[in-house]
Amino acid sequence: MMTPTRYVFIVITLIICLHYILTFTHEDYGRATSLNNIKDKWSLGGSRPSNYVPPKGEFLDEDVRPAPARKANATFVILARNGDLTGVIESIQRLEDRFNRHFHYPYVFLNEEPFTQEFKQRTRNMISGTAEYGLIPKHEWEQPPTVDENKAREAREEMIRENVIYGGLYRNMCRFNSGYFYRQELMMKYKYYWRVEPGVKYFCNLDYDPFLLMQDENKVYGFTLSLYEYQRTIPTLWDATKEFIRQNPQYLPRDNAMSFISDDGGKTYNLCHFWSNFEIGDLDFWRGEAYSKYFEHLDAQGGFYYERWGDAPVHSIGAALFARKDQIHYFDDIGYRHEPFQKCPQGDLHTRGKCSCDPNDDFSHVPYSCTYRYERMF
Ligand SMILES: Nc1nc2c(ncn2[C@@H]2O[C@H](COP(=O)(O)OP(=O)(O)O)[C@@H](O)[C@H]2O)c(=O)[nH]1
Ligand SMILES: *[C@@H]1O[C@H](CO)[C@@H](O)[C@H](O)[C@H]1NC(C)=O
Ligand SMILES: [Mg+2]
Repeated sequence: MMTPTRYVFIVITLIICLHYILTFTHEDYGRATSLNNIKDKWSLGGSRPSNYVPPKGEFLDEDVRPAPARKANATFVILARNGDLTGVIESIQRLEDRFNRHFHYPYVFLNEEPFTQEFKQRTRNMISGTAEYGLIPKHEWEQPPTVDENKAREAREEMIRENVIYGGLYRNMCRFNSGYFYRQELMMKYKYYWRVEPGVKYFCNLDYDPFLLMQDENKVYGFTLSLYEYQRTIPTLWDATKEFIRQNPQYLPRDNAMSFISDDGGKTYNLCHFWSNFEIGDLDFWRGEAYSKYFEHLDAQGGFYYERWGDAPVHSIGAALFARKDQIHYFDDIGYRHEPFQKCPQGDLHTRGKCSCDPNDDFSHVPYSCTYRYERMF
């Protein structure tokens, strides 16, 4: 039988239970009841209903500015190995944050091996535009059979002995970037490109479209940093170039940028080159007759393998000779770092771009930079 005391006890227990149930199902920011509950309360999503509409004056990312009225026929291009994923992600994050989240340009990734699912998923997830992944044909990557491997190996071994940077590696990549990236299948539908490498930094907001600048001002090549090449990697590049010029003088416009690459009217190369890990350029310029013939001429010498011709001097000489100097653009407002050098915009440009770099750390005007030679041309 139920005694009155026991009856009162049961009723009190029920009341206490009911109180707890009501307390914990009710929205209560002061009390954490479980780990999930804490996570919910801390994340933006958890405290807002899923159909949250920001009130006027408060905006989410995409609302910051309207979609641009005009876009260029352009893409980012990233040559990378699967193992470069971490660095590639870092570069994309900075590029998206500082520029592309407002513009949504696509990306083309290129590799001589198939990209892994992980590489594709993690990069695609970072990107506000579309992404495509291309496999480079073997014959456009590997050392061509016309190159004498014994001679090439001796050259590599000698450079390694002399501690030349990248003495033993690197050659397929340099030849590919010199003569093949702009005619990969995925690149053919574009006119302009922006080259991106793993682990680079973009320090400033870019609130105009540099591709449209290229298009509207008829530019073909854009750079941020320039410096001197190691003579040891290109002993015969200038001789090969002079031979090409002699045979094809018609490809050189009168107001070209020869004075950027030569201090004696073309007799010798002063080793100046635009640092090609950053480039914004016109793909049709590389695809054009002058540069195509120039690349074929260089490739036939075998110097990409018998020496260590880099894509930076090859592109720079090509741009300096076959374009007018006013078609080469100095992006002095793009803050950029690729180890170990950086371009940090100065003065108003630094302020306007909300740049995060130290303006005192700027490679552009140190003695080892070639940028003053560019500025002196105008
Ligand atoms: N797919 C592929 N990409 C490469 C290879 N070697 C270099 N790269 C890429 O080529 C670019 C230049 O290489 P990197 O190691 O950054 O050379 P550095 O900037 O001159 O020191 C980067 O975008 C690399 O990811 C390679 O063997 N395969
Ligand atoms: C983009 O540029 C490429 C190369 O010039 C050209 O073939 C293609 O037709 C262009 N696409 C558009 C939409 O203009
Ligand atoms: Mg690099």
